[in-house]
Amino acid sequence: GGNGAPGTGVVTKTRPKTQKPSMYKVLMLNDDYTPMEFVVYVLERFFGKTREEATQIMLHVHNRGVGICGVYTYEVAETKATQVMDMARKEGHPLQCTLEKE
Ligand code: TYC
Repeated sequence: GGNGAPGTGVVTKTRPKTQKPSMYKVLMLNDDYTPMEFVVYVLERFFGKTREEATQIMLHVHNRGVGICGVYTYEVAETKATQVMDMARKEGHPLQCTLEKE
């Protein structure tokens, strides 16, 4: 019946029991001081981008002021944003990330 095995005469209705988690964009903000090469490295290391993808995203942020590093569940997004800013700060760069709910 329902969406399952045909021919049993059992009427069922399929209904999701769980909700999809909210997804969050990790945004990267431009600044005048963080080296381009550092931003590319961060995008490769923390967001799994290829060098080519990372370079495109970095240039987009540089030219437009903000760009999307990736989209994740809240905990993952928050962790990545924090890790990036911690590492940038240790290296003396002001690089900032923020989250935006999709
Ligand atoms: N604007 C920086 C520079 O000219 C490069 C940069 C790109 C910094 C992206 C931050 O999120 C950023 N060195």
